[in-house]
Amino acid sequence: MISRIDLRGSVPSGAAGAPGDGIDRSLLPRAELDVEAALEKVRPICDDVRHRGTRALIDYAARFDGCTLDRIRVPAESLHRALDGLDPAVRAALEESVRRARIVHRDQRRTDSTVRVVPGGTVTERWLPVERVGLYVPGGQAVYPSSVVMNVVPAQEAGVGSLAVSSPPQSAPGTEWDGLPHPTILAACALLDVDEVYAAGGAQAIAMFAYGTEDCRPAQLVTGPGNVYVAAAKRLLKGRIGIDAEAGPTEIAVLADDTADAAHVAADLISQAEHDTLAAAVLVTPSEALAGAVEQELKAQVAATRHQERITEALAGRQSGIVLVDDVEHGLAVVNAYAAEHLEIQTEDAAGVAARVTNAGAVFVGAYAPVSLGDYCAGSNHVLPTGGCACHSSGLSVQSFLRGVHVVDYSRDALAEVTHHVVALAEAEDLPAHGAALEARFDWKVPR
Ligand code: HSO
Ligand code: ZN
Repeated sequence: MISRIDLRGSVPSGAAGAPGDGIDRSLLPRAELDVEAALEKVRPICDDVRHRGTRALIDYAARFDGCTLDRIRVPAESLHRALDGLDPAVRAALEESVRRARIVHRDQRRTDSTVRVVPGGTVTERWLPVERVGLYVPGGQAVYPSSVVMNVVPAQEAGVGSLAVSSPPQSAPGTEWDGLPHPTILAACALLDVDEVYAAGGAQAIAMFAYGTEDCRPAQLVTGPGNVYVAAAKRLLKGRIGIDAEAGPTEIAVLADDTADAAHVAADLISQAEHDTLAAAVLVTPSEALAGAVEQELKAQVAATRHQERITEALAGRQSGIVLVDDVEHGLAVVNAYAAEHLEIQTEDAAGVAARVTNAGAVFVGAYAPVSLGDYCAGSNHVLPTGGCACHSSGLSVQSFLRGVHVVDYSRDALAEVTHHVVALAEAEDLPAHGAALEARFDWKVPR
């Protein structure tokens, strides 16, 4: 099932100091997500939503979700009824997830700061929340109320004034939920006091937030995971609307040595493979013994799990594998080159090794910090960069919903003192009017 990739002897050890040094990334297991191909499919859909608004969304709900809708906006009563009907254990768990996420995200808030550059000259950095945000929550195979928490909490803690959620309508004939997003999604929205929810999925939901419709005011930013069509719509509409990231299938990498428990490593790999046949589960280890034991554990545990077909396909895919390395040092170079969405460190001195990770969406340290904890209840965010994007991007946070604005305040004397430098640079760039704008304020000119 899961393949082995032997990188032993391929890199001088000690290369981990520079992220990914000496590692041939093409040897690492990773799926290709063809967002470009999906672009051509989503372009006409986005154009249609732009021109026909709600009518187009209703048509796509029929075509893609098999739902006959007479409106897109979810009525307030449905939100309340979903929360009332929520299993009490699930409600308590969501409340705890929200409580922990709030602790972490509240701490990420930024305060304005003013720096005195020169006497009479200051630059203040003001942090302004995005005014209106659209949060996309996937549906279908993936009904994740936890993703509602992970999107809404940082937005609320950032001070975003207007929040709307969209999630695909579900076909549930004969029930009160027919044509609505999944009731646990609605319940999570109600729990978080989000009252603006739409039954729209895929690219059309992203277009709804970007262009606005009769029912839904346009948003300035859209966040949240989704399938390849959602990613393509984000790429297409980026610029008109801000985006967080083009989320791809979930990934877990585990860097482990002989001190790791093979059963736990296997369980963690399986936990993320459970998401999707395209999910990636990668073990990086210098230990042949651990590799063999994890293979045995995978066999036994997958056979006993509910979604074994999906998991088997994910583990057998070219995006998954067991990578054998010379030592932990070499393993660090490999995981830094790979830049996993989630990286577990299950080695001796896990904290010391984790401190040397330079590329990962989130790092899980030691035996008692499995990725599933982070998915729900660590307090950390689970919307994280995939596909190697962790080398340049972060997961969702309060910062994702803020803009930093420089406020420049100079006195007459402070301006006078620097004018000759501005004039010199403006002349060097052949932009004399730039210098003249400063000189216009004084009764002297900089000698040329
Ligand atoms: N592991 C997923 C998030 C998730 N897991 C939601 C369970 N529910 C991507 O980080
Ligand atoms: Zn997960």
